Amino acid sequence: MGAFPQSIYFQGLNEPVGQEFDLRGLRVEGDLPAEVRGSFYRALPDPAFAPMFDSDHTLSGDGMVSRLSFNADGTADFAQKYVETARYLAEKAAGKALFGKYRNPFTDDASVAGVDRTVANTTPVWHAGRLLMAKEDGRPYQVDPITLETIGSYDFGGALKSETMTAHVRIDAATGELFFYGYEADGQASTKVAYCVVAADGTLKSEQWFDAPYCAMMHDFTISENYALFPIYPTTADLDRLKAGGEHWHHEPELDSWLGVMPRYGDVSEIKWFKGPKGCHSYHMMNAWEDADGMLHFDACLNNTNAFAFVREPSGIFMGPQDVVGALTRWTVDPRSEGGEVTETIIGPPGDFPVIPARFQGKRYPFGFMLSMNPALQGPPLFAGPVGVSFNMLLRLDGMDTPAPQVSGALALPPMAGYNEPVHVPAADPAKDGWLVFIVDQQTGDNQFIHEAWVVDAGNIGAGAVAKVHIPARLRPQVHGWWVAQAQLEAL
Ligand code: V55
Ligand code: FE
Repeated sequence: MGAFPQSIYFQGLNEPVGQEFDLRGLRVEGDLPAEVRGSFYRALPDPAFAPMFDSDHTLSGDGMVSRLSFNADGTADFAQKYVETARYLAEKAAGKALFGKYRNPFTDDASVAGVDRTVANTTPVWHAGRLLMAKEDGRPYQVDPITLETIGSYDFGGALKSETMTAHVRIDAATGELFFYGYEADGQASTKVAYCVVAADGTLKSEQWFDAPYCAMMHDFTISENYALFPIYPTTADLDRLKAGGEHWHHEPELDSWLGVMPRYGDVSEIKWFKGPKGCHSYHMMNAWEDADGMLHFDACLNNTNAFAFVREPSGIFMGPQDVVGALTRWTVDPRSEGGEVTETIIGPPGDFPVIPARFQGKRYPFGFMLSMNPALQGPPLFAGPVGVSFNMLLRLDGMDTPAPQVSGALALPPMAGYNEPVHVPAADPAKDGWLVFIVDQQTGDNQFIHEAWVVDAGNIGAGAVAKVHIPARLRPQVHGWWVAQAQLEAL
């Protein structure tokens, strides 16, 4: 087996681990709230074999699914397993990498032509009693939520026509419906987007296709009570570039961004396009919501460029980390108008990984959380993840349903420590704010790390962890997570 590339994507905390775990009866320190009983699922990329190309990066890593369970007796279990995708199994059988560059099948070994090359590494999505490991370049893989065994590629019982399903879905907590889309729905660099609605029982109720203004990295989207909102930012794909062995994505600073808005149960022919600024990019949206006047607000962690150097640099964009700037940004549109331009308002700090309680999805929402960098950090941050530096401050924002939200709480980590994205755990009393659960990584020496799960009061994040679990294993940085309450697992 070859060596992993000597790049930041494979060193330090980003060094591949490649181990499956099944650790039982871990001690929970502190006061674990009675409401925090269930499983915290996480998706993480961890390449089993050294890549074929040294330019490879985080996003190609084989998906692993991880489960931290808080048990009835107050202990915790931690398990982690590879998602046994067709790609993982083919490479395992060969004992080496056979799939080439990120999302470029033209760079694959001829022996795997036509084999599903998705890596199921981005989000564990829980809906209708199923756990799906999703990645935006393909269909998800269904895994057993208890054993983490892979069941197989999932196509909604044969109903899904799109070849892809996004890793960022939205669930309306009131109706239980799952809203998702797939882009490049019929092949590499295609403009076709499939917009899908799934009933609470898991039945695919509708799948409609439309054309995006250009083929863009559509990583996330939002719903509101009446609309579906599709943002298009100018990180673009090109079939000729792929055929020539190039990168899937280039960022194009001179191209306009767009927000497509349609009635969420409507026909895709009703989409109206609103123009946004040139060159901007967002990976994640906090929420979308309609105010009393019927105006539609779309709240995203927006940057002036693509946050990933491995996207910028092949595009010819060379900038230092200090020049990548952003803010929690609101785009407001009138969905009853015929289109036009978005009205942009800065409503919060720079950062990413926005989190809201599930019950606020698509609704007017009072508060949310996000990760950011502590400007007063006294020492080095933790170098890890696809950007190269981990977020080290958790923020709470209140007044999200007003024109001027405010940062109302913060929890900063010490130097050389970083956050993975939290999940929100609801309180039994819906008037209470619930809890945040997340993994903190800390570097304690040369290539030495500790990993802890923290439980924080969502109403008082500044107080720090009320409970912690030390995870006695080496963990790789997570992408996204999902919380599934014990009652839901017991109902299986
Ligand atoms: C992202 C992550 C992906 C991907 C595209 O975080 C974008 C953003 C882990 O995979 O394929
Ligand atoms: Fe994401």
